[in-house]
Amino acid sequence: MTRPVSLIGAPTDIGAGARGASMGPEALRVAGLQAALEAHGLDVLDRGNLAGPPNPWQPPTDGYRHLPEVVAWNQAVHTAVHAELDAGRMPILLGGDHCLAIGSISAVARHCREAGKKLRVLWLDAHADFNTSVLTPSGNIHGMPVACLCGHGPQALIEIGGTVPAIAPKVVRQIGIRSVDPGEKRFVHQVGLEVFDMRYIDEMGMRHAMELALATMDANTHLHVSFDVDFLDPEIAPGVGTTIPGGPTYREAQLCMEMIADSGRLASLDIMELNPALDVRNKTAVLAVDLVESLFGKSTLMRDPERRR
Ligand code: 6HN
Ligand code: MN
Ligand code: MN
Ligand code: MN
Repeated sequence: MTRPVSLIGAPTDIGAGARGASMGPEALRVAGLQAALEAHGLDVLDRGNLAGPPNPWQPPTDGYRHLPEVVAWNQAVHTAVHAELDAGRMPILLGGDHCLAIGSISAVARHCREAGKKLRVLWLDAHADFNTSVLTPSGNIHGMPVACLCGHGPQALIEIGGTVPAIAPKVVRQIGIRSVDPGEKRFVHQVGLEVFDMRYIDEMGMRHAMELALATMDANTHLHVSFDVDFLDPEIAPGVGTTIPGGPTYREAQLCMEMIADSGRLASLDIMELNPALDVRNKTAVLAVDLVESLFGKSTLMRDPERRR
């Protein structure tokens, strides 16, 4: 019933500010991602790792670090993710840093255009990732993917999916946001991104945030989840390059994933920014696998969502 799944490793930290996200795919494999999904009855193929240029670890040029290398990696990701969607499979991208969501989501958007589907993107992150070369404090392109996908970025990155912009801001819902740079904040407001930040989740609860983020989808909606592991509170998920305190607890994160599962619309996924060099005994990878199981409907004894109300 559920679509077969393909794991795609993208072992690079080319867009990040700290080294080590390049080891993310292997850490997720060691934490048992494939077996965990198979235990839920899913047909899972591990496609292995994509290849791309090494990280030259240079300072930014014109507001971007490693732009040509970031383009090369994103082209590889775009091609691989689009091929899985065309084959009727659900791609799960194992990052790698979050700049690779440009390749992945541009592929999903292209597939939706070709297949006449509506797109919804849930962006689970501590950060809005809406910087540009003039707004960025770091030049790190992992702080820019949402802006690039919305058409604000270097030509080579915004046109990876063929159509510019790849997506409209109105298809995006951001959850868990708690660190946005000053210029980035103004730009997020200007384009009208729908953001459920931690203040919103504190006041209204994860349940209400997710009800709104998942509202107005229908049987023709392709739901893409871009899960930056730094979404989670660093107390439970230390293995990321950019920890920001005050994130979702274990239960809030589980509820978020469970509600996505209940929507029945999940059709593609990124698991990004896991950094084993900063982790403690692979526990962040194990937690990520646990949450992904919930995303595919693990958790609860009460299978009928109506009974919970
Ligand atoms: N992430 N806003 C900061 C920057 O350098 O642009 C941090 C970005 C973090 C990126 O979430 O993948
Ligand atoms: Mn991110
Ligand atoms: Mn297609
Ligand atoms: Mn982040």
